Amino acid sequence: MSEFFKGIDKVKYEGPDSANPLAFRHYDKDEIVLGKRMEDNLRFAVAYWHSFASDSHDAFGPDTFKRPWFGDTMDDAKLKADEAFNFFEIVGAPFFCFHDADVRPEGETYAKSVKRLNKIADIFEEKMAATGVKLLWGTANLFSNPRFMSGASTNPDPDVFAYSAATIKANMDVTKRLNGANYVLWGGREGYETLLNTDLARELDQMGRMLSMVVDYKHKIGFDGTILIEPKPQEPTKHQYDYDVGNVYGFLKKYGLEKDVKVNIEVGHAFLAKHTFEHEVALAAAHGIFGSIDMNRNDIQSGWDTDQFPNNVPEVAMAYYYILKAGGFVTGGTNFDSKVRRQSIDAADLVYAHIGGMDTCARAFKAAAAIIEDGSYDKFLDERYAGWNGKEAQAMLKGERTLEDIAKRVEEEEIDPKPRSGRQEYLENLINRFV
Ligand code: XLS
Ligand code: NI
Ligand code: NI
Repeated sequence: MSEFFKGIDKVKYEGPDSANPLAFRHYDKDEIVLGKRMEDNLRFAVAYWHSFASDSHDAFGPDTFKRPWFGDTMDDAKLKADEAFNFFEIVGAPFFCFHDADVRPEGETYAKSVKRLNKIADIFEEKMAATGVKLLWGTANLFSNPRFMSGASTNPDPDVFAYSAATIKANMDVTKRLNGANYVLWGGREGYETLLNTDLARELDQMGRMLSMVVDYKHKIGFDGTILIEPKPQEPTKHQYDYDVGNVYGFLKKYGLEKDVKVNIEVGHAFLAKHTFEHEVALAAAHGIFGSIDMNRNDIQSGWDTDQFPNNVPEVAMAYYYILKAGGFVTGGTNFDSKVRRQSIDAADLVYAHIGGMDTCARAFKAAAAIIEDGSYDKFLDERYAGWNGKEAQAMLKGERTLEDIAKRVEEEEIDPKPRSGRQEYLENLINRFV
């Protein structure tokens, strides 16, 4: 039994009227929505780093959390694994995600670090078999250790590129062994602080080479999960290369990887790039590269990437609408890349945070499903573009008309388009009926 979560039982669904702060009011994992269980629709994951590996120090003061497993021995890492799995069961999370650096202390050499990672993976393997908890994605931390300060694959030093390649290999091996559904690459230090010391073209080619090797290795070892890039415009680096979904798509096209790699979209990162989250989801779907999401919001006033749990239904409902329109999650899921606040030092705070996040996502998802089932919004869009179903419109679209052909027809038929309302306020009211 858990020492840390002592006295906290498995969280149950009690329905919207329950006043129990340790119960779900909207997330019933067995509820069928659009023909699927909610657990299979949402595919929630706990982020090992925020909830178990990172302390709460900030620029003005030290850690306030003081978890019993904080330390750098393998015994600490084992205790952390015990309590993390206790927690996954308490909140009923079907998945988790981790970086190598979250789960094992770094060794003195590369080989020793890999050995420790594999030791922890042995423990994970047993615990996953015993609990049924699965791995949504694994990833390598190529940003915390000072060796990566000038980038991982984009480093001016080829030895750092090599070290990064080796580290990615080890993490892909472990992710495959644990049947991970995806493997993520987030390039926190892949970018620059000043263009004055940076050869952009060279660094982008280095990054393209690394990703090509990742894709080759995925095929070689028969890893059938998805390779995901997580875009972010800046922080920690002033300018990151994987700026946003549009940028990543251009990068994938340039290196011929758009069929093999998809994106993991994070709410706060979209916000930092001055996009809405649903914009990023919808654009990824339009390009055929939508993969998975990191569900954590920023503080709207401060503008920082504060990694807070979602708690606002309308804010996430349309994102789930676009995810559903794209066919829903396949290998992806909803990862809470979110952390509790520095004053939230109790074990129960971690539980409240996940209950709130899961309930918010469940309500948003059901609202999105209701918009689809109702059909009036989709009908509006169909009607708005209905002109394109016409014969001449289709001929223009398919490349069967030239500029001269079209000019001739506009002249002959005296075409004179009349403005039509975009009906934004009508649509906002329509969506508000569901959220
Ligand atoms: C940081 C990123 C990171 C990735 C995984 O902002 O969100 O946590 O999700 O490396
Ligand atoms: Ni982030
Ligand atoms: Ni993230």
